[in-house]
Amino acid sequence: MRALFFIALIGATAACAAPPAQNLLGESSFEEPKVTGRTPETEEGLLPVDKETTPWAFFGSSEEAEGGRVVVGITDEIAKTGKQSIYVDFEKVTANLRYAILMTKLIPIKPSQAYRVAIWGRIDRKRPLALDERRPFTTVDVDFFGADAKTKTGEPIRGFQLIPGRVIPGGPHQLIYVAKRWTESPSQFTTPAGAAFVQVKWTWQVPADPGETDGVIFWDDASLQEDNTPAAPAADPKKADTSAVKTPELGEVDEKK
Ligand SMILES: [Ca+2]
Repeated sequence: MRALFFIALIGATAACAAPPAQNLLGESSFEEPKVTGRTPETEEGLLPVDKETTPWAFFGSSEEAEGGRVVVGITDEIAKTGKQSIYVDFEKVTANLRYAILMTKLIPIKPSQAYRVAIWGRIDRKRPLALDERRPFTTVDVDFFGADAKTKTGEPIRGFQLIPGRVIPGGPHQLIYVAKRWTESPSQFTTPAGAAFVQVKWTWQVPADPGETDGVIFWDDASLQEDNTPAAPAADPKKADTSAVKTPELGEVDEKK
């Protein structure tokens, strides 16, 4: 599996002269349906996941409640753009393997083309996910499909990031997601030669470590765009700086407190 890196844009301004490429995810700001307050996803489906106009194929979370639930939904209390975002609520989760997933349909792409996939996150000020608790993590998985929209092609890609950030022994700790602003987590990849479609899946999950995970994080403005800018230096694993988190298997964390 090729490693993929999140690049945190904290305190850095990406020089980008080219006009932004079209967002292939289209309606990805979670503005429909209109909700009032935090509105959990339901079995019937709150976020439209089948309409032709939406990019989404699945939005939901693990159903087990013993040991704490993970609840996802749409809210109008905060937004990066528009009036709504989605939220992931870890409700005093002590169990392992609780998760939430947001997955796209198959999105048509060009073969052998660089792309950038991203979503913006922001911690809930009232119930923050903190560095000193059992930190959850988010992954983004990108799968490639051939022209028949069925056959997987090339190697899938996974990016991994701890929420709210990394704990570096001796510090400084690196907060990726905070309550005072939205933070974008973009990832770059190049499609395989035979690829005609990609499917992107964001997962939020608790680790296997003992402890409790409690708090809420909001997400808004998912995007998938052609990336015609030169790859960032951090995309090279040999030259990765500390803002790039390597991609361990699910459940692993990058360092211990
Ligand atoms: Ca929005």
